[in-house]
Amino acid sequence: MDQKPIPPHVSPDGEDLRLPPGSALDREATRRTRRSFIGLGLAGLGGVLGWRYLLNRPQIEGVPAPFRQVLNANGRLTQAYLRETRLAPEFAKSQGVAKVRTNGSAGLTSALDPAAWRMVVQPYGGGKAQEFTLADIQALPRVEMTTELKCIEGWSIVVNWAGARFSDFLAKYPLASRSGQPVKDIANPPADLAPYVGITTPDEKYYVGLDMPTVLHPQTLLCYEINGQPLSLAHGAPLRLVTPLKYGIKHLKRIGTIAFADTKPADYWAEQGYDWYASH
Ligand SMILES: Nc1nc2c(c(=O)[nH]1)N[C@H]1C(S)=C(S)[C@@H](COP(=O)(O)O)O[C@H]1N2
Ligand SMILES: [Mo]
Repeated sequence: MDQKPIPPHVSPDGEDLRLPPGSALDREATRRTRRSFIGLGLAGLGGVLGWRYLLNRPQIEGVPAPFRQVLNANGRLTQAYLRETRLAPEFAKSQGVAKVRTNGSAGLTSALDPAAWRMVVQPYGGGKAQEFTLADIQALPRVEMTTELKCIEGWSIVVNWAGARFSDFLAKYPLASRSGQPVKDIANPPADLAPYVGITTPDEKYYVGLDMPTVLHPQTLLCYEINGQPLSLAHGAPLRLVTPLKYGIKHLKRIGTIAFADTKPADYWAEQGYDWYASH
């Protein structure tokens, strides 16, 4: 494979997708951060009584309502950033760790026959499910990037990944819009594009939900290599998701099925109370 890798901040037409610093959203974020510090100070005044009050509030999606509201506000803010195509920092390939730590094996315990494996995609708005082989994904432009994998448990590592952009997959296969339009230009997607994508392992024991801006983000890869080698089973062979603006929990290993949705799809860790967006 001597195809030259395209850096993820460059679009397929060679356009540099990075944003100039100091945008309106940067300013909004700073203002909000200042406001949340004031909010935290007031919360401190409330002390233990306030804490008891908080924990006794009605729960929304398994989290006391006031916490859930903060999580949702953070989710909205990070969504706003994504619309401005913020990019995760990239590193030199040599800065990647030689031995990549593994974490999480939900959905990986059933037997896998790599030759029989297919990625099964249910088109948005109905129709027959379509199957893709690893060769189909490898036929898309190969993109290589060295980015940080941040686990929500508090550790992070720099990893070299290679795969196909999810957006290139949706540009070639018109499965994400009701009218069957492909995504030709990330900035001007079809009007009837699905707002959400749900991905599960073949046994459906691990599953994540993603919003469409994340799916179309230039650093969101259908990934088949780590450090220049095919993925091992523990890292999600034959194909996994990598999306470095999100915590590791969203980087589903061993993709089985993909489906488009009008509402937020089920998400393994969101069901345990983590922020559904899981941006950082
Ligand atoms: N199928 C599946 N994918 C998963 C998980 C899992 O339990 N099952 N854990 C996630 C978590 S919490 C992290 S941090 C990353 C770790 O990826 P790695 O094992 O390749 O380092 O995988 C993610 N993808
Ligand atoms: Mo994680």
